[in-house]
Amino acid sequence: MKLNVLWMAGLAIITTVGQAQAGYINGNVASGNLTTVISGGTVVDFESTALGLYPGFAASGVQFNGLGGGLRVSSQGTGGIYNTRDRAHLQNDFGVTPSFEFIFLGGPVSQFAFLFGALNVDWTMDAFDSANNLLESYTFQSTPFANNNGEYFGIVRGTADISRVLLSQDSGDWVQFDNLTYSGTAAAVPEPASIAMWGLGALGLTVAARRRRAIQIA
Ligand SMILES: [Ca+2]
Ligand SMILES: [Ca+2]
Repeated sequence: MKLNVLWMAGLAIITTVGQAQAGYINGNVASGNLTTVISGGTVVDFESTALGLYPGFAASGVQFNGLGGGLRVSSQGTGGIYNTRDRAHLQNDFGVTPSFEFIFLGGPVSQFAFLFGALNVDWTMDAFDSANNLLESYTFQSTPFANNNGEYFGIVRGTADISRVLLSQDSGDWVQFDNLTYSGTAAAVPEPASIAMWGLGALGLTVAARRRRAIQIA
């Protein structure tokens, strides 16, 4: 009986850890510095990628693929409007390409965010795990015309299980994307308090089992 109660306590703690909070990032970073949001993050800023139209390409540990068209690394309109930063940004071939994806080549991450501008319509962001299960889905509202206020969007999860992210719409909207920032470490581990509680639960199990054995031997 005592053993069962301890097991239940242990299972309850595991469930809590497994359901650690996921959240959507939707805000403004006027400085364009997403590393202050995604702690210790890697930034994909397209500054070292040659300008041009690609079916897909890799940059800073991330594979970008156009779906239904290509992706442009562009300097057009950069550095002043639509949340682009510095020399180059990514765009969906002037709206010809209805959706695009990015895949984390170094393994799943727990969080990411990116600057996104020139949204005239709502865009949907879907995040998938390595088995292509849908983890999260979120719809962005359009951003004000020609602004450069640092609108950024992303997802934070309690476990590092995001392998691929799909951005899509179906109205020919031209959007601009820059400074994708990702991290696999923050918020990925159970809180120390939970580990301590689980440790106590396991210790209790061992003690209870020993007691049971002792009673049986006696
Ligand atoms: Ca850039
Ligand atoms: Ca647009």
